[in-house]
Amino acid sequence: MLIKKSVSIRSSEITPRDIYEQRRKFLKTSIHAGIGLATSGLLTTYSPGVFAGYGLKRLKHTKNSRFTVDDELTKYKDVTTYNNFYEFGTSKSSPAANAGKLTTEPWSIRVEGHVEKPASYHLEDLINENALEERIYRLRCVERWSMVIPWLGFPLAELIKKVKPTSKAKYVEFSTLYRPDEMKGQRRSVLDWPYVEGLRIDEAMNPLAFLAVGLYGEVLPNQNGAPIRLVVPWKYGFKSIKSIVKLRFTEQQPVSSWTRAAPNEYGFYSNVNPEVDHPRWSQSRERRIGDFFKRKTLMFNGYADEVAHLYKGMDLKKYF
Ligand SMILES: Nc1nc2c(c(=O)[nH]1)N[C@H]1C(S)=C(S)[C@@H](COP(=O)(O)O)O[C@H]1N2
Ligand SMILES: [Mo]
Repeated sequence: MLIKKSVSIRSSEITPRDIYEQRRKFLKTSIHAGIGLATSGLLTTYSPGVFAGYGLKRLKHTKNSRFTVDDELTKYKDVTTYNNFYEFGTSKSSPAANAGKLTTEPWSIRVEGHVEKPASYHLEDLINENALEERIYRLRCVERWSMVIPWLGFPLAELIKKVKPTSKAKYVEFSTLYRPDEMKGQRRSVLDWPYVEGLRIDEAMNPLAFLAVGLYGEVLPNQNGAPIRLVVPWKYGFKSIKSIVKLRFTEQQPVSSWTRAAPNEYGFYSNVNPEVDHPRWSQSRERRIGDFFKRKTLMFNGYADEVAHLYKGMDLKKYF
């Protein structure tokens, strides 16, 4: 019961800092000594300093090197304190300050629309805790900052196969929880709540599309979208919807919250594309959090080999 344990953590159960410091030193030493523990599949090494703030439940996982970029990781502290999660406020520090209020257990996901197995599923029944993998993906916000995050989770395609969409399902629409008493940002109509996102079904089935339940080896902090969020590494960050409670399989293209709010600025596809400017700013460069200098933004955020075929023949200026 991944989620049960993750939310019932009390401070007394938190791994003391000195223990994880020691564990990390041990890992580092063994790697330098060439013992090669990191290849066992269950151990992961991170560079020093990244665990400041560590304290949630550790999750067993294997590394998926096929879906791992070798860019330097963004510090845990930045990953968990510099966030966008408007349900908890619009500033980057609001989610870390306010998301602790969110109850993430029990959690269920309603699956509806053109699907053979519509139901409300307990989260535990959708997750195989023994098959979690770590993938290191870049996440790039439309605001021109980016991060490199070691996510834990499983392919979105696995969940989709389980619920068996029918041939009418051309898209999948995702919704976040609506609970204004715990999500104080929802008391203001900044966006049309609940937060909604969508993918074309072939995008959703692409092996890169990932459902994350953790990061840096631990369960997801609430501010990062606990207990389960999408990670679509070739699209702008807002497509990676957090704290998902519903999947609806549709024939029509869903209207996402950001498209509804500003259709000329945020299209359905929102693929990272240095050649297509946002109406108010260029998208050709980005600042990696932790870096001083900007760097060039890569087509599809660097994932062109895996996803360019999905958009063959499409005018990406029109379908932005
Ligand atoms: N429900 C919901 N999901 C969301 C958002 C949001 O405001 N609400 N913000 C999006 C945006 S704009 C970005 S950049 C990413 C940020 O993810 P992170 O805070 O884990 O880095 O989450 C996305 N998912
Ligand atoms: Mo974003």
